[in-house]
Amino acid sequence: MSTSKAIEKAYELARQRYGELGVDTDQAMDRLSKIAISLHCWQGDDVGGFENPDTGLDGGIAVTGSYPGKARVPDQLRADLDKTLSLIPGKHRLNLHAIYLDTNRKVERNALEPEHFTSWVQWAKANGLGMDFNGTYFSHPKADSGFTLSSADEGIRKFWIEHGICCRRIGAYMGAELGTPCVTNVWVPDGYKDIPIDRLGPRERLANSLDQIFAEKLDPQVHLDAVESKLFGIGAESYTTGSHEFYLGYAASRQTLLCLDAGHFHPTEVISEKISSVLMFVPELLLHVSRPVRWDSDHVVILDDELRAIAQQLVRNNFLGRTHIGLDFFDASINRIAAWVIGTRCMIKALLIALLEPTEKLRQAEAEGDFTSRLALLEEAKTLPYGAVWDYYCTKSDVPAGESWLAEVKAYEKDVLSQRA
Ligand code: RNT
Ligand code: ZN
Repeated sequence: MSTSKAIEKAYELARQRYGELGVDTDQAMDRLSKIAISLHCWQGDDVGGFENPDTGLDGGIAVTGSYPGKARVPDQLRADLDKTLSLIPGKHRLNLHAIYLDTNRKVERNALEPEHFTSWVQWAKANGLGMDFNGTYFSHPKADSGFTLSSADEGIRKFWIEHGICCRRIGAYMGAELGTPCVTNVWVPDGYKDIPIDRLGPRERLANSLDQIFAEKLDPQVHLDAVESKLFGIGAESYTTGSHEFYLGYAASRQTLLCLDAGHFHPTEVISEKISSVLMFVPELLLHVSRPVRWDSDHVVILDDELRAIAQQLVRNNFLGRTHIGLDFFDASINRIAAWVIGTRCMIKALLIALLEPTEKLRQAEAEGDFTSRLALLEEAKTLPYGAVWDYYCTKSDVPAGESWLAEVKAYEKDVLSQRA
């Protein structure tokens, strides 16, 4: 039997099995095909960007590894993304950072304009992708003090406020050009290595700076604002201005999106448990799906329990329409394209598994107080044949099923990546 015949046959059996539980696999695939994942450009070059090839990464985040072949210019990064997207089922989005501008002259961060991103927008248009955007408040001399929007220095604050304002206009331009709202995310690394006396002042300044950045009204059809909290960074272990409580309060009071990054909480805290609470009080969510290993290490996302739990929350509560799913990991110790493909495919797989859950049966057991059945059904559901549906979905979407994508990445490594200086 040919592989494609076997995939079809396995799918038919899976369809029947799910049907017995009241789950429609065709409908699940149809819903899945409408969910866009925002691919973070920064996995492709270790959060380097194209502003200045000599600037090192700072801001309390770190990439380890020196796998050869990273993208050094926009065209290389786009080629790598083309390859990546050809191995992932569905239509997705690109999440760009401000340091990925495409221009041959030096532009200060507080003077960025839409024109510095036109090549990205043209590329996104040609590929039918939406775009999201991020200010880059790190890897810059004006962030060397460890403080940006919450700095006590008015000049530093002003510079970064101007950067924030530029970035929103760029985001709005992307949204208008591509016909889908661009989420522009704000994450600042501000914090202290050691115990501060004043924990309040920086937070008051951060709120004030954000209010100035967001002062200009932008059409939500083209642009949305998100703010991202954090627990600690390298070199900022004792205090982070933009903590979870800070941003939860900020987003709820200003009705911006809240960004939950899976790596930005205490080690036993999980964002899957926060989603249903925060969506009661903020209009929409941005997720930075990541995988912290012992710290905010940004390992490649895998199909682990937390990823599945995140997807379950979005599907069970019907939150997909209010959640923007972005990825945030960076691993330079393995092929960077493979890292993107593995992480994104896992995110989509987790969503598929959640869409295939016999949720109605589970809800009913719970409503009847039959917790025995709830646990039994949940555990049995873990071995339902979702793999067969996944393979079929990939084939139907004209992308490789199973591990067959890996050979394409290896060939690309040989033909393209290994030729790069
Ligand atoms: C840092 C935040 C932030 C960055 C990107 C590069 O801890 O997670 O989202 O990873 O902006
Ligand atoms: Zn993040």
